[in-house]
Amino acid sequence: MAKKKKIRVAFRKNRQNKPPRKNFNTGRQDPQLDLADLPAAERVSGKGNLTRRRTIVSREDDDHAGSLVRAVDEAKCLRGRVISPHGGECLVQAESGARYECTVRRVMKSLANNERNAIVAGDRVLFKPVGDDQGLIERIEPRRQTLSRRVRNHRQVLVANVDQVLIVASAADPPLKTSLIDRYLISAAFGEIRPIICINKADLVDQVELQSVVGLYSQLGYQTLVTSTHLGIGLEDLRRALCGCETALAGQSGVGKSSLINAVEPRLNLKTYEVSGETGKGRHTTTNARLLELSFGGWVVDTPGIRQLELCDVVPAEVEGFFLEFHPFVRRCRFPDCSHLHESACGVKRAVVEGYISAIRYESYCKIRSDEE
Ligand SMILES: Nc1nc2c(ncn2[C@@H]2O[C@H](COP(=O)(O)OP(=O)(O)OP(=O)(O)O)[C@@H](O)[C@H]2O)c(=O)[nH]1
Ligand SMILES: [Mg+2]
Ligand SMILES: [Zn+2]
Repeated sequence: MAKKKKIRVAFRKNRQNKPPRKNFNTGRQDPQLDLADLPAAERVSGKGNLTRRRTIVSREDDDHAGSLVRAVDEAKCLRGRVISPHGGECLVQAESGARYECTVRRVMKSLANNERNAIVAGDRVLFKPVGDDQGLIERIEPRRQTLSRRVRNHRQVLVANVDQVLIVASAADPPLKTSLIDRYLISAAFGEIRPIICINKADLVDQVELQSVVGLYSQLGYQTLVTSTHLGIGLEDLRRALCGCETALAGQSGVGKSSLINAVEPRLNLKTYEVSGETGKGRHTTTNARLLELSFGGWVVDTPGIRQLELCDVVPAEVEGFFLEFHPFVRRCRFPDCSHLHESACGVKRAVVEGYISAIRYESYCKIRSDEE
């Protein structure tokens, strides 16, 4: 039985700024409207923005230690899935399949204090319908799997409750960055999502060149696909990997995430970056994470590309735990708390020299470990 618990949350004042006036007839303003606005906008108060607190009742779910779930009148609510959040609003699909444009209660934002977004694509929510196609989100269910990153000391959840993440990299343009793949692998393991690696734009390089990378990750036990949306390579394998699952596509901007979705499901016709003479890496064509249904079964989430993935909640000493191939060699280190960076008599470093551990992965480990220090 879940325990009830009262918690105090800080919440921002509701009407701090004047609401944007919907009356665009600027020439002659309604004098009554001005008067009605005044008291709210100019209320005198010595308290700061976050000094007001409010007590809300929540239920502490035993399955999700530490997570807080608002107690709400479930009979008046519908269950749904967040398809795409945008600003303070989001599109929610109810279990019936009907879609609602929902706003998020301010208190939900306060509960998500330490996170960058209160609501993310894939969230399961309870919402109160308002009219036929609008609603008010009352509760976000605890997230099971999440893919997150750190942005200025805040956790940004990129997507929630998906089965797997397709880590997309490109063989060239932008160049293949295995350290970014390794970061995503850590983030996926941390968020309990199964990773699949996909190296796209295979048409731009000699296939033989890719074999070392594909071999490396396959040997480590990760499913690794090679694709080209231009030549139609690997698309049947990709379809098979996506079929019946909920998959988030993640990776740098311009690697071809939206193009891959279009290739397996042309009717979606997602916007992709048009090739032009201009060069540059941060084009960021997709700007919002969005859930899309696949006609052959399953869902995909197209996420905006990111330049860097700063890990969230992973402490430096734990980084080695995500490099599975290091495990047998850690026993050979002289110091029990060996960081495998500068120590002498390090079993991991010796395994790199002896060829048991790939130098690429070791470099990546050093980079991630020192970045997280
Ligand atoms: N040569 C080659 N180019 C490709 C391939 N797949 C996609 N592209 C091109 O790569 C560019 C970027 O593709 P997008 O699908 O927009 O990339 P994205 O990963 O969705 O990028 P963001 O939305 O910015 O994160 C486009 O010009 C595509 O035509 C491929 O297999 N081979
Ligand atoms: Mg895109
Ligand atoms: Zn060591």
